[in-house]
Amino acid sequence: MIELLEKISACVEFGKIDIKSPYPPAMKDQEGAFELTRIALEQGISPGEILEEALIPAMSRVGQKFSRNEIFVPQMLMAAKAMSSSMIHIRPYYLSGETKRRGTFIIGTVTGDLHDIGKNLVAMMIEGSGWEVVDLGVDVSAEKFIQAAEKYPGAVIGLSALLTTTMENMRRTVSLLKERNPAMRILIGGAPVTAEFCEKIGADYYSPDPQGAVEYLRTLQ
Ligand code: B1M
Repeated sequence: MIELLEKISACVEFGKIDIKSPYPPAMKDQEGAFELTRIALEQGISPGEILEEALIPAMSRVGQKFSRNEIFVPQMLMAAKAMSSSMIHIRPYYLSGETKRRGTFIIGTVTGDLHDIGKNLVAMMIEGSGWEVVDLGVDVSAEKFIQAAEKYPGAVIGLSALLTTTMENMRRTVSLLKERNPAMRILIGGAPVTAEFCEKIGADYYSPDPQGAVEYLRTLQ
């Protein structure tokens, strides 16, 4: 059992999606996260164990390596894709309520902004750390964030902005969300965003990368 979990973990860490995936070359023709997760479930390993013992540690190592500039966006994307292929088998157990998540995280790119590569990475890393992620997509209005926050009480909100021009929409969204519920936790990020801006607009936390976002959520549990 431990060996199988270690194999799934390695597939996620090094971005091996499934048997057909040629990446990484060193793992060519081997089963990937997709097949091994299915086998693990068939052998009676619980979805919670797969998440806690294989996926979360793998995504945590990936996040740390990315923060230390030891790997780059493409490697991180492959790891996130491998994690998602594993989640195809695991997600139904969470949806049925059989297995518990750590909390709900609502994420979106703010109004007027169509950039989603960084936002998707953050979403996948957070899902990989055991949270339910509600991804509202791009060009998300403050009103849509408010609706989602009402639908998922207690959820943490994540806003991404890649344009200096849309940082103003981020400010407006934070202000409207906090007006509704001052206790709501709001995390912000994106290339032009800074800790100083975060403080200025009254958001709770700024993270420059997905790992920082994961670590912030950990402090809230
Ligand atoms: Co646009 N773009 N773009 N673009 N684009 C930038 C951002 C830009 C810096 C390029 C440049 O001029 N050098 C510039 C912004 C300038 C500025 O405002 N200061 C720019 C511009 C001007 C534009 C247009 C206006 C161009 C035009 O049409 N004239 C237009 C705007 C469209 C719109 O949004 N309304 C536009 C369009 C596009 C494309 C659609 C072509 C495409 C987006 C495709 C997509 O996302 N699906 C695109 C791209 C790809 C880029 C660049 C090249 C790459 C962005 C990216 O994905 N980076 C970018 C230049 C660059 O960065 N070199 C550029 C990789 C990604 C992993 O990093 O998103 O920063 P990033 O995410 C990081 C962190 O920021 C953090 O984690 C991620 C991983 O570390 N993070 C968070 C992100 N969100 C977070 C949320 C968090 C926490 C951390 O918590 C919630």
